Amino acid sequence: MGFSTDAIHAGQIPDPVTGAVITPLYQTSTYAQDELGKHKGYEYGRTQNRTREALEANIAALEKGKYGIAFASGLAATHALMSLVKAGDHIVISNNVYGGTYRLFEQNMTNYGLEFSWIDTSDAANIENAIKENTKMIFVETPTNPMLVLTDLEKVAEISKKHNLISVCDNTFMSPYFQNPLTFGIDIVLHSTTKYLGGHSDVIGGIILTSSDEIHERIRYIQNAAGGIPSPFDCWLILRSTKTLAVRMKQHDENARAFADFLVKSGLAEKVIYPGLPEHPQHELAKKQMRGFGGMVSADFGSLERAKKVLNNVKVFTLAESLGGVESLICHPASMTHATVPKEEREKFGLTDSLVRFSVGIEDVEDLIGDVKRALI
Ligand code: P1T
Repeated sequence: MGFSTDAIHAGQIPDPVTGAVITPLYQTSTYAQDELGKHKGYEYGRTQNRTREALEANIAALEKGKYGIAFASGLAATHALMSLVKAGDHIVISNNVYGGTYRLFEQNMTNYGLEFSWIDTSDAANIENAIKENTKMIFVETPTNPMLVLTDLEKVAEISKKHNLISVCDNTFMSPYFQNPLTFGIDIVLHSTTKYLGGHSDVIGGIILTSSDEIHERIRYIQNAAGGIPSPFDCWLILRSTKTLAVRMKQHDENARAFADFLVKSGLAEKVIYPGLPEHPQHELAKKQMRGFGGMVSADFGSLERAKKVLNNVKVFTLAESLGGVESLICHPASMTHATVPKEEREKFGLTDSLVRFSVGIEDVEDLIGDVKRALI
């Protein structure tokens, strides 16, 4: 089936009682059992929920995976991944990932005997060189938040298989509409469903996708054992949103291309970063492993004063954390999403105080362009 057909139908079974076309909201914490030791496959809401199962099957289909395991947030999903490693293990990870991922791993997981090597994964040789005796996992975000640096997924899968490691890709920025890491041989895909999958800035969620029976079993176990589950209503909202993922992503992509092009041609920014620009250093890789370039654009305005001028004066863009909603958002990564990354670390990969991140929404693009023009006059 095509992407949109799966998005609208996968995991959706009409309600057996009423025939309701839309998966009902099973807002229940527990289930009546027929007699002792005999139930309908549903015992307790943390363990099983029909709305959550529908969401998991739906996104698994979009990511070409066998299994989906949903969580209360992207970070809850990231945290659940740590049940695949143990004290003394080493993880190789992209140096520029979402600041919250950095904070969780570097400031918390290291307390449990885990070791992380933060490297530039855009060069596969760096990954090979970072692997040690105790390495268990390679974790990449591609494109990265907010520098939009790409990592070659085919190469990561190859290196990972050679060294018997678990490979993970945070695919939040591309959404399954533009990139399917499992098809390149990556073991696990992670999403903050708060972003494009949710799409309307009204829900927090996360999900892990895999085709490995063993990984599924371990993550499913921790979903129940630690209990970081999403509410049935949040699952229902995300399910409603995935139905329109394709049309939204097409518009995000079209708008972001035009917006990045305007920033380059106007000369308003010193540097414009967007994988769809031919001058992006990995434009060719972007064309190879992605089916579009997405809705995220970053730009360096040369000074904090100039960055502030854009951030404070826009009216159509909203100054806020997060991304991937239908409405355009603007953010200052250095003081907002990546504030926990030490200045000297973030500046090594270009995350300066003058960098501004745009989550280009699906409004009329002329209004977005006009907004930034006005802000800078
Ligand atoms: O916010 P949460 O649903 O817990 O997802 C965390 C997360 C994971 N991975 C990526 C690539 C992300 O961008 C995020 C969250 N990011 C933001 C809130 C942000 O504004 O960048």
